Amino acid sequence: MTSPIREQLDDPDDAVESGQRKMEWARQHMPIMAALREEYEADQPFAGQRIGMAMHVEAKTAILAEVLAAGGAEVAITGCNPLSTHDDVSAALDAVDGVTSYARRGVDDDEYYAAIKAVIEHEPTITVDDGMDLVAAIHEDYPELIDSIIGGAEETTTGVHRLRAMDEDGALEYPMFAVNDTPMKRLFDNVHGTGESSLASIAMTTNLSWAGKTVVVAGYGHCGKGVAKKASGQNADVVITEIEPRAALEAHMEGYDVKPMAEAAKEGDVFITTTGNRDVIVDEHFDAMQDGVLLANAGHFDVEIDLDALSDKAVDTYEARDGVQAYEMADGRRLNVLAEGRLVNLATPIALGHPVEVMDQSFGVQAVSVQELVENGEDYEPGVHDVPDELDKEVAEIKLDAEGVAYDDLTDEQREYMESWQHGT
Ligand code: RBV
Repeated sequence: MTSPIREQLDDPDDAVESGQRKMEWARQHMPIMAALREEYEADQPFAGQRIGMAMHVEAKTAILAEVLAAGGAEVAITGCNPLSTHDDVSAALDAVDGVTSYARRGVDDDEYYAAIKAVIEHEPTITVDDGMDLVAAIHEDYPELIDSIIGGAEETTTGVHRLRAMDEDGALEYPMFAVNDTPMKRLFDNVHGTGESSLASIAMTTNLSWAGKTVVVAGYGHCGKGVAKKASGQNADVVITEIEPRAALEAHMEGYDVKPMAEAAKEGDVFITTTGNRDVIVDEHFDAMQDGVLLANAGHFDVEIDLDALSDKAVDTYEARDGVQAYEMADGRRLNVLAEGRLVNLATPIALGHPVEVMDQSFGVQAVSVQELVENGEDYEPGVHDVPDELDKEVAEIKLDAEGVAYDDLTDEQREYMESWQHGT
């Protein structure tokens, strides 16, 4: 049985202090969380609720957990990726009143799922997931808890995709909000967050420049768009690979080179996968790559780069730097994989995840989704649901207010005009 992180660490007090400093920095830059905390502390909307969470346990996520606890919830949390936890933050979070954290960095598969079980043993009434591992474990191993679960919220594209597949199979037995699909999440976190933090993590991990590099971005969804845009902004030549004709055309019209991976593999200096699918860079591509390439994944799971095939091909493999594993081919070429092919913006040793400001928005949507479940959960059938648009707008309003940005209102005449079909030429 997994014990809370403070019982797992040699020096928990030191860890708590260091984690608290990181949390304080995040807290200072999260105005949406601050506004919600004030409201929740006064109203205690989550009193009596047990919230189970599986997310990247670092400073921003800790602020979300802390805010839910401030609203009266009992929170149990673990990681959603074996490499993205910051142990000090996990410890500081575990020390917060009403929160138990089981997250630890560097866990193996068994330990990862044991920690998820430890969270489920708190018998959550609400679940908050990033990637859907918690929902899956509850449905598979603890179906008896489903009746007492009001619902849940899912953070990421891959998780929503899995949930929809589960829903189509008729297997999803409680309501889930697709937080990822809201404008306040997807247009900021997926685009700017993934773009900025992936490039920052790769640059910091390798100490290499973007300027003059050919950067191959696999997938031109929201994440791919962000990575491509920011790489281009750092003076790299960007090549896009796609499987969807409209997305390929969109990338082409943005001015990027669009090519099949078999062609792109010959030219790239850096490869960043953002597809959410498996086997995007495989055996034949490794054969075509130049010496010294960097291979990084920015999709949720570590399935996009076929590391088994790469291992099989390698005559030698060694740690070239912290967070960089070199695979040497028989002909002497070295292909460098970052963060074991896991989410590069969160899983390298120096990774910090998305910037604080975008996570404030994403987690604002998470918090109001949890509140909606508590207040109106019985209105939602089992299945995947959009977060009510009004709630997403409220989060945007809090942010604009905090930024001091004013904007216009519709006049009554404009509203009438927009709502009528009679006005023509
Ligand atoms: N993400 N979290 C962070 N806490 O630092 N950074 C990124 C963090 C989330 C992001 O919202 C994305 O949808 C998900 O991680 C992918 O697992």
